[in-house]
Amino acid sequence: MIKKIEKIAKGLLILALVGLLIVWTLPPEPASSHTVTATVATIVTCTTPLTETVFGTIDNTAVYTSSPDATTTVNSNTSVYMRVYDVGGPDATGTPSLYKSAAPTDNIGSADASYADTATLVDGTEGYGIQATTTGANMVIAPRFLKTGNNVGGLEASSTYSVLLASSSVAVSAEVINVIHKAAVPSTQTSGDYSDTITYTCTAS
Ligand SMILES: [Ca+2]
Ligand SMILES: [Ca+2]
Repeated sequence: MIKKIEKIAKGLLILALVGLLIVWTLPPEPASSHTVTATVATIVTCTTPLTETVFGTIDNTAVYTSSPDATTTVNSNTSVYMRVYDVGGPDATGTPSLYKSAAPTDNIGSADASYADTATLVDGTEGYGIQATTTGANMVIAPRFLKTGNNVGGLEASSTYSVLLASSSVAVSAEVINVIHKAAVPSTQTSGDYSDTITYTCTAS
């Protein structure tokens, strides 16, 4: 009886081992895989809601500041370079200014009568320019426009000559650039209405 049980047990063991071998040698289920890809778009935006800022009536007795300032909100998921240019006049380039287009024409040069890149505005001396500040953690104001008091950076006319105003080497989220506009005129400045158009651009490089 015991011998018979031993025989059955041996037989079962052999069966189990054979089963194990069969399982071991069965080919694996065929592998199936695929890659997943996505490209995140580059986002660089500047939003300046302001449509007009006004000096009002100015004369040779003071350095004037227009109201309101221009605030630009910058968003990017990469580096960002904010540049500025104006229209000026009378020429398309080379004469950034507040321009009086009605005869007799005249202009208030930026940053001064000879279009220097920076100037300290003085009562009674022709000049027009901007100052920039930011509360953002990443945006850095370019030295030309990092001014206080009556020191201003000059504009350049036409997009070809746009000037760096602020930049960041990393992504920025809703950082605000504030631009203050200042002007002064001599007593000989032709009376009448002057205007300019300032444009900001933001790019990733
Ligand atoms: Ca002038
Ligand atoms: Ca200049």
